[in-house]
Amino acid sequence: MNGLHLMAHALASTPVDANTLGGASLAGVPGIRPWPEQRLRMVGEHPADATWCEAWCMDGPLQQGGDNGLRWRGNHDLLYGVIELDEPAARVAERGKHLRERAREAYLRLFALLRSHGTPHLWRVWNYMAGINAQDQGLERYRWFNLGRHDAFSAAGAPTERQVPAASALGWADGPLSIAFLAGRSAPQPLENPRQVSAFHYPQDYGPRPPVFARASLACNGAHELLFISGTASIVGHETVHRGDAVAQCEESARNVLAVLGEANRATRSGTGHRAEALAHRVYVRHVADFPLVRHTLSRCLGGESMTLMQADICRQDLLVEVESVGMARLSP
Ligand code: 3EB
Repeated sequence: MNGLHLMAHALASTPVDANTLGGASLAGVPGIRPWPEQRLRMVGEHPADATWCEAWCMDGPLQQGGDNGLRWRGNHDLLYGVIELDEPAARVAERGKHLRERAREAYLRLFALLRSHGTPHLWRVWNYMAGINAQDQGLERYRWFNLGRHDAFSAAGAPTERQVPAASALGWADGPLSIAFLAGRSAPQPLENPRQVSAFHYPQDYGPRPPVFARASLACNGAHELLFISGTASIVGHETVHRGDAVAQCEESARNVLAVLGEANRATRSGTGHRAEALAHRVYVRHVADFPLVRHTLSRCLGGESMTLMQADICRQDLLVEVESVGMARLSP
């Protein structure tokens, strides 16, 4: 395979460093990878998950660079980067404002890099931050983050609705604001979910600025089409459903993933389309005790080629689980 492809569960097959654009790992050792690595400061389902990594691999020469918390690798068509910014120690009364500023700064640096590299189109973004559900000055930190992200998209002249990237936003107990991104020379096709209000049109009850993401994106690379399904939870319309019921939230999340998959298959340029069985899933679970039941329910409702579970805080207090997925299909000749 020479186009961009994902190697999940690198346990069995270690990615070749020279061919790796970048990727994510669970509890990796800091600083040993030659490629940009987003370390997920989270607990996995099994002890062996400490060696799990997800790597985006490519044949051919790659350029790389970075400074001040930013690292990237790319070629003529693609770029993967990770930016990690510590939040400054601040008085409680200033913390929310600082998170907003950090998010704005991170995205402005990201957009400047994409422009100078010639890969201006964001395909997929993974956002992680400390204490996502905590309140700062009466506003949930996720909402402060949304303010800063929206500020930066606006300031950079990037659309804040419709033509927006697929994304996830999760919380960890402790760590920097960490943003990984995959971008391309070509624009992806964003997709929405007919069962849900588009996130960029959420009402103000969810914060003064809406989140900037699409429910999925389709992007072409070489002979393949990539499908990135955003973090998907138990939301219908714009409301959380099945409060307190992890099994029902898994079932609803799976219905949402399958609805987005259906949209992808109406828009796809591949001959075969994207199959549920071929998707690789990352699953975020609020309570470690729910791991077995979440795996069981999602395997039943969704199946898939691989499924990795990890503990994370979901960006609404009443959400217990969130699923994100990647698929790849061969383009029609
Ligand atoms: C939701 O559907 C759940 O802020 O980037 C999912 C995917 C969610 C991405 C983001 C948030 C984000 O609203 C939360």
